[in-house]
Amino acid sequence: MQKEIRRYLFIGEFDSLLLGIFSKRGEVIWVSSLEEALNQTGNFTIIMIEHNTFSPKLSNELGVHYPQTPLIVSNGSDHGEPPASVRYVAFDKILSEEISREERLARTELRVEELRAVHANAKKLLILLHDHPDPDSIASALALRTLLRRNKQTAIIGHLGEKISRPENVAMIELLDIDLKALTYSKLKAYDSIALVDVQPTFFGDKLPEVDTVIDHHPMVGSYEAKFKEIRAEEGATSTILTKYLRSSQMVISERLATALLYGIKTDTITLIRDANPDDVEAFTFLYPDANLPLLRRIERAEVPPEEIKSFGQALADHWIKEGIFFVNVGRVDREYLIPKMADFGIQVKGVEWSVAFGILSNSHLVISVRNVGYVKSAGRLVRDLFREIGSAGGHRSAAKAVISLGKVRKTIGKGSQDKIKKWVTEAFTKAVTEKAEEENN
Ligand SMILES: [Mn+2]
Repeated sequence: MQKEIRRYLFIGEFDSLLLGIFSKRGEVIWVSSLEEALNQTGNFTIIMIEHNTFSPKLSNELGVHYPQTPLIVSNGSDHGEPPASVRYVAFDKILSEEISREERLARTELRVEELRAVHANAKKLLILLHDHPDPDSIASALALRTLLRRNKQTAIIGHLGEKISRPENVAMIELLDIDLKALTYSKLKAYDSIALVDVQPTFFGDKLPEVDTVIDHHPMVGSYEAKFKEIRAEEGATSTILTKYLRSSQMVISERLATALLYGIKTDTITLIRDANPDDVEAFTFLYPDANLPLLRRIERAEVPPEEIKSFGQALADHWIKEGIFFVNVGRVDREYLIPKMADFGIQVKGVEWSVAFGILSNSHLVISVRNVGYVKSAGRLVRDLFREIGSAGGHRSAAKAVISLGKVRKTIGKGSQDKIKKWVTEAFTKAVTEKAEEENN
């Protein structure tokens, strides 16, 4: 990728030392008046305005002339609330790291302005999640609603999946009082604008109407059109992207929202140890003081309903360990979360490096949930290699999932008795996991 040339516009009286330092970073143009500033050609990385030269008129005209450029006013705090995309930075900090952070925040704020413009005229906005709403997606939806200054009447949060069953997610929704609408495809017509968070249109096949916004941290999947796209595969959670948005536009983050976002980052990155980057850590640190930690603990230790204990016992009864892989056949279930729960349990067994739990959901699909210890082959890649031809399969480095219709299972292994499925799954994973071990030894 070609490195962008940095150009700085300085307006007003500045110390020549400061200009000298910036000229080492890029091209510096130094002018003394607004007229001269407006006569420049090309774009600037940032525009630096000396505090005595600054006025709201100046910032307005610069904003029109250089719409994509952050404006930074040295020592500008006595000018009151800064207009959008203008930041006040103390003079001594202009030379420090802080200036690049302020520049990033100002850039993000410009993105937020674009995002707001996309939905400005929507009477009924739908913020749509994937079919298995998890804390990251729910928190991101709440954050987007806040960012767009909407409420639960003017921005509906919805999903097209089954009823939510994972106890932690149910607890999050109840304790944080989140209204989440279960929708069907035919209901989507009622909305005049749709924003997707933590998911992309291709996930839904071609069944979605046009969407205006897509904000996600999964890698870009397929091609699609949207007025506003923010795909940041380097971030550990969509909540991190939305936290940056809220922070850059200096919105007040309520305790409820901070708790939701913190939980979103926490679950998607397993408390910053899975696929987390410095942005996730920064967002986590930023939210932490405002989150309600006792409430978060209540969400996290959401109790298992007593009537499910029996299913847990039955599920665990049928388990075996082969080549360091813990297998458990959960059998037939109506609530999907039992399967990942069992996979989570399996990875805690001593000596185990992989855990594979599977079961038949609602008599229609085989669901396979996979965990590993994190320093072996990527679980996401492994299930994709094994099952992408016959079902949907994917996930992260240490947690992944595959869903295969029973029809496809029958096509692959013949009329499926439980024993046949067990044998098939055991052999597939044993082979895939040990193959990798051989590769690594070479
Ligand atoms: Mn996520």
